[in-house]
Amino acid sequence: MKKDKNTPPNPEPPEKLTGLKTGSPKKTAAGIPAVISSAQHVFGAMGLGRGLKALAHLNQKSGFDCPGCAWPDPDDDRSPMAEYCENGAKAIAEEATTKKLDASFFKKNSISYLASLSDYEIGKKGRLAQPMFLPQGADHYEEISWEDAFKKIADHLNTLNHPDEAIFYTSGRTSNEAAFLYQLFVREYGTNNMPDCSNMCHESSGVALTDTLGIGKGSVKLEDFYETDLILILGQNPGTNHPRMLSALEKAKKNGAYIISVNPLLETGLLNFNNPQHLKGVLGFSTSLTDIYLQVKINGDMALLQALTKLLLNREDQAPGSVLDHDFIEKKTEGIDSYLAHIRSLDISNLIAQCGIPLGELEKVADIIASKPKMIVCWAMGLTQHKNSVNTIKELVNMLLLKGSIGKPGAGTCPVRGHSNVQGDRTMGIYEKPPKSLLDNLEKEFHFSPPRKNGYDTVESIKAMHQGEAKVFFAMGGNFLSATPDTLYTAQALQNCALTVQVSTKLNRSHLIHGKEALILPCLGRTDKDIQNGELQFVSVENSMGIVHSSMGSLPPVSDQLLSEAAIVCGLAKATLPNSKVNWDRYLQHYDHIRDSIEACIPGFNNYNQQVRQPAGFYLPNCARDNSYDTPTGKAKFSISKSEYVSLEEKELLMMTIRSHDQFNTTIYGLNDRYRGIYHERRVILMNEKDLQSRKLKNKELVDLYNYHDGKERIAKKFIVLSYNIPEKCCATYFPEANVLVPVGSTADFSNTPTSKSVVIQVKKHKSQESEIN
Ligand SMILES: Nc1nc2c(c(=O)[nH]1)N[C@H]1C(S)=C(S)[C@@H](COP(=O)(O)OP(=O)(O)OC[C@H]3O[C@@H](n4cnc5c(=O)[nH]c(N)nc54)[C@H](O)[C@@H]3O)O[C@H]1N2
Ligand SMILES: Nc1nc2c(c(=O)[nH]1)N[C@H]1C(S)=C(S)[C@@H](COP(=O)(O)OP(=O)(O)OC[C@H]3O[C@@H](n4cnc5c(=O)[nH]c(N)nc54)[C@H](O)[C@@H]3O)O[C@H]1N2
Ligand SMILES: [Mo]
Repeated sequence: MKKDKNTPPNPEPPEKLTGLKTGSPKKTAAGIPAVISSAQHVFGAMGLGRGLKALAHLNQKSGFDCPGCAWPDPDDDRSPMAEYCENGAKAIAEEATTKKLDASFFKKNSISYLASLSDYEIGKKGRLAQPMFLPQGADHYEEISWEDAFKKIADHLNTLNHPDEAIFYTSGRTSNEAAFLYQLFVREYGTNNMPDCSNMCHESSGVALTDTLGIGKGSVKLEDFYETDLILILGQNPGTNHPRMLSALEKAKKNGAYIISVNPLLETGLLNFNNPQHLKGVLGFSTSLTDIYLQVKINGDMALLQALTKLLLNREDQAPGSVLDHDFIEKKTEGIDSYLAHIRSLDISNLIAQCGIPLGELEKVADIIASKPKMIVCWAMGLTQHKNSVNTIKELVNMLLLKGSIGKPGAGTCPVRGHSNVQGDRTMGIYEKPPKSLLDNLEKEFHFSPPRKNGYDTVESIKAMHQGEAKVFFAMGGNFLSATPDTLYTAQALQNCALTVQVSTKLNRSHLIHGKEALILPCLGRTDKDIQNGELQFVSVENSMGIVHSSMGSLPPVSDQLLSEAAIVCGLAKATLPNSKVNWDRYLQHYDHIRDSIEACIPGFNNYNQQVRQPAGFYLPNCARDNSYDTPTGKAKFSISKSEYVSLEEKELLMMTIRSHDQFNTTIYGLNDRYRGIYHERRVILMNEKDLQSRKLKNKELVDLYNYHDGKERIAKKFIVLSYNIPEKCCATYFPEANVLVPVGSTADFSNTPTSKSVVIQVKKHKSQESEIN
């Protein structure tokens, strides 16, 4: 069936309201409601037997790694039933559903129809069950064999003018084994165009930490939480996005740690925690987590940190040696004098205005920081997705260095990573700016010349496709259309391509907004049994704290037509590179062979096959953890940053796009955001009551949102205003509904991460006759 040329599918989630209900925000996270919620998801999607089996293997030493977040598993006391959390259970239910989408589904359902559904409805359709091909101009995917699918991609790749006209994206669930093979194939094919989700996520952390400490990863281990004096948590919502972190915070608290949270919203998970895995938690006894909560303005963190440092210096001046670790500073760092001079030159009243925290509060916090020798700083997207993110993270490092609070037990950096193997993918070489050493090693091991020029990152890829400079887009997982900024611009970019290919577990909008031709390649997920050559295989992943461990699926796959990601790369490589220097068949005989090649090319993987078989895995080397800094001078670096704040006009607000409690990135599990008291609706905008009044808006009134970056108008229609406890001039919407407003041209300095937490918008009453809420 041909497409109706007049109504092409809309790349945005539909502007349909679903029936908002509100309650008061919760004071305590987890507890019995969390257990009930996870049970509903797991057993609803999978049935009792499959559900119980999945939960019993989740995050156990011989089981599979949770496909949710990258928080590490405890080395010792894992809960015998399941080391799980509510949102881990939802991630599994989503992946291990028994509903499947085969050729008959796509015959029945046109692309135009599927694109008219919400992301929630699309996700609930089921698991992709066989390879599908979309011919040019068609509105229905058709079945295709794996062999023909590989041939089709190979034909496209081999007729490009240059390999740099192809783009190979990666989302962060891909195992180490598949990621290594993928980058190997892409580099033998001839390009470094390997953007990944990290470009939109913790790239700012990687850049800031590499520059200052010589390693782009965090330095702490889980045990450090149990012996620290102070934990600072900025721009992170662990109750929703890393629920198992709450158990670590609970234990830290019991051992006497102090917790300071910095966030424009009072996130429930940072307030109180009912541990559902302990009897006390089940009975309703909760642990209060945060001691001081700083309700900072959006993007006010750099000013906050600089103000605190000024106050710390006052204390040091009064009692020299009481705050700064002079010995550490002298032996291990560089740049202290100019840094201190810079901080002293700043005007504290400006800093206070920018962060919005009164001096009295700041003085209290400075007293605490001054008196606690061992400190851990945790952060996530609230810090990384702004224009000045890299400098803000460097300011955090400055504070740790002043106190010598790194490279020793109970102290250090903790960027809390997102996708379950996003860190491992980078370690395996999924990076558009590969280090020379990696390319040298590939050349030595495989005897081909890898391309030496840097490739496109995510934003550069979008622009290249938009300008017609890239023509084939291949995605190893993820949902590129919906996760990236400026939805309509990105849609145009993908539609310009000759071919778009998605290796996926679940249907999403990136299958529906596509190139002239398109392919869906269905793959095994974490929970699925992966059998190669008659033998059950395991893969390996690296968590947020640099532990590499194994993960083995335990459920029968929903279809016998699914291939592992590793098998897909091998099939594609063989079809595309007939004279390849790599023995791709051998890798599929046993994944140990892949691990041998990883060991040969990537530092830190000595005796990989033995080490990965240790039940709890093994730690990768980490210079900052060992108090040595792999920078050009061998010293950790103090950095000087001007405090920059987005200046807003009277009618403008600064918007952060955040996750609800019922989603994993673009996968929408449900319509509730239970902890924030928002139910059955995602098209909401949280605003301060004063900002409602100054715009003459009533609570729950319908509005349209506008962004005008670079002189272009971007509109997101039909959002419901909610008067909410959020600082003035700040507002919040959910990702991905609001991505249409995030300008592709607004990115962080040095990391090029889209500024998804600093979107300048205007809010206007909804223009329509039918302004009623359903
Ligand atoms: N269940 C579930 N788990 C997930 C995910 C998921 O979607 N669902 N996503 C995974 C991924 S890929 C990632 S990267 C992580 C994301 O984990 P988070 O970073 O926790 O996710 P966000 O919802 O983006 O939350 C950002 C938090 O930062 C705050 N914030 C926003 N702007 C600012 C600011 O300027 N300053 C400060 N101090 N705070 C700010 C927001 O109020 C919010 O609490 O979670 C991972 N885990
Ligand atoms: N406005 C705004 N935009 C953002 C963010 C934000 O906070 N605000 N956050 C950014 C961040 S932190 C991130 S990490 C990105 C996320 O960007 P992506 O990683 O691209 O997006 P996801 O929604 O995680 O991808 C979900 C899809 O991955 C596929 N999938 C799931 N598991 C597997 C698997 O095991 N293998 C394969 N091959 N496919 C699988 C499924 O088909 C599913 O539909 O989004 C970014 N975009
Ligand atoms: Mo992320």
